[in-house]
Amino acid sequence: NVNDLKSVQRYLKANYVKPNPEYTGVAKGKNVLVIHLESFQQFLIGFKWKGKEVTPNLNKIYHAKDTISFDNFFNQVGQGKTSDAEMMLENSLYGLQSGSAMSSYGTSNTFESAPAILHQEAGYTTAVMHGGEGSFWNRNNAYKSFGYQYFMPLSYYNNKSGYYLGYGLKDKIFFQQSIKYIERLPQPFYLKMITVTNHYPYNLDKQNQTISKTNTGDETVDGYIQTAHYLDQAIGQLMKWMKKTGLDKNTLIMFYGDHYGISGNHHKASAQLLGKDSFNDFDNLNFQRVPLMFHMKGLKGKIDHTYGGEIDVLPTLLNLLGVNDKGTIQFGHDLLSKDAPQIVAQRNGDFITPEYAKVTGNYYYTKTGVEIKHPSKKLKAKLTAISNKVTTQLSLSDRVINGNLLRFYKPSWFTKVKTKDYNYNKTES
Ligand code: GP9
Ligand code: MN
Repeated sequence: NVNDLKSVQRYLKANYVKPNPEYTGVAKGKNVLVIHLESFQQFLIGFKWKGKEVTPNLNKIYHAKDTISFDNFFNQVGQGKTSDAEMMLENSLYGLQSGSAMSSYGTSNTFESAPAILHQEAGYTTAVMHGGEGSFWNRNNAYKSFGYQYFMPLSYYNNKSGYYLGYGLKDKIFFQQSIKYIERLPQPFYLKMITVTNHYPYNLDKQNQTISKTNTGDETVDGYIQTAHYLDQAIGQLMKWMKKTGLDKNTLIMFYGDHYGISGNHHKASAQLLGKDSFNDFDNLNFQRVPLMFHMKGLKGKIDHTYGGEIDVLPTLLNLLGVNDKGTIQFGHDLLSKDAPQIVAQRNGDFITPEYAKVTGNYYYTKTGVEIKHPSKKLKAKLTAISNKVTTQLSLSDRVINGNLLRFYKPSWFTKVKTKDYNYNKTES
């Protein structure tokens, strides 16, 4: 009820983190292109196999002088995987403890999401392109609740034999065919493009295999760099096109990895890939790092070591765009803020900070990976306090979604999204 919303608001007010004013509006009015890098882990950046870079294009972007890249950015998804990542990025609300929030609540709940905010506050045209089925993760309904004006799923694409692999069109084909739609989007646009080829089980057709598989002997792992390499090439082609058209001059491109590609069931192969002797649960938490990069002509870039996660992307982005979200119910904060608390929750209540980590109930020193077996009273109190903060935040976010609390939240600047305003069926053109 309304009182639940009030306690959430009280919590958020008490824990408010002021965005970094140095970055406010540096990308004002720019197009925003969000590139979803499927199952893409941070360790791939700079990773070489047999002397060959696996992701040369992304590596270049990562190190470019006009890219803000994060190297301690974590995925925070639960069972909802991709959809949890999307939920966090569009709303700064966590996915749920079980299932997918987008599937369970995406149709009926009220949201104040990125596309609606950007459209209403800054006149953005909003769209998602995805070479997979529109109903997957309930996207065709959830995107309406988020206020997306356009959604181009598989039905918008030519799906010739050989084009489709796993969950959708192969990334290169997807990008190529998306061009005609991108060209028609009124600017400024907020566009999300969801890739799929780098998805388990990492199979790729012969003709696209241009790097050899790794040799851990773990079949579900060894194809991973091959599909990641393909995804990277697809990104390279898209970047080239952006440059050719000049779109790169007025577009902020944001890259993010949604979640791990190699699950916690492959410790031995993971150790081998990383050149380590062993791989434990703490290593696996570290393995949850994924890319987050903001790339734009003229942006003052850096590799930022702040610890953060997917929940923090929306406040970071809105600050870069100089779009005021005036007290929206968001659980994340600007990652570029000097006051970033650097406590990164995992959906199961685990966490990592620059100093400490909690993994499946055990505590570790983040820097050394040494388990904290007998903490002093003082340290114990500190760890418990962080842990409580994490669980409080997760449960308050759950309350917002489970209780559909945003229906009670009516900021003067925001007009409630009406799902019937949107129709994603393809009409002939
Ligand atoms: C399918 C894709 C995959 O459309 O987004 O979702 P995932 O299995 O990664 O959650
Ligand atoms: Mn995914």
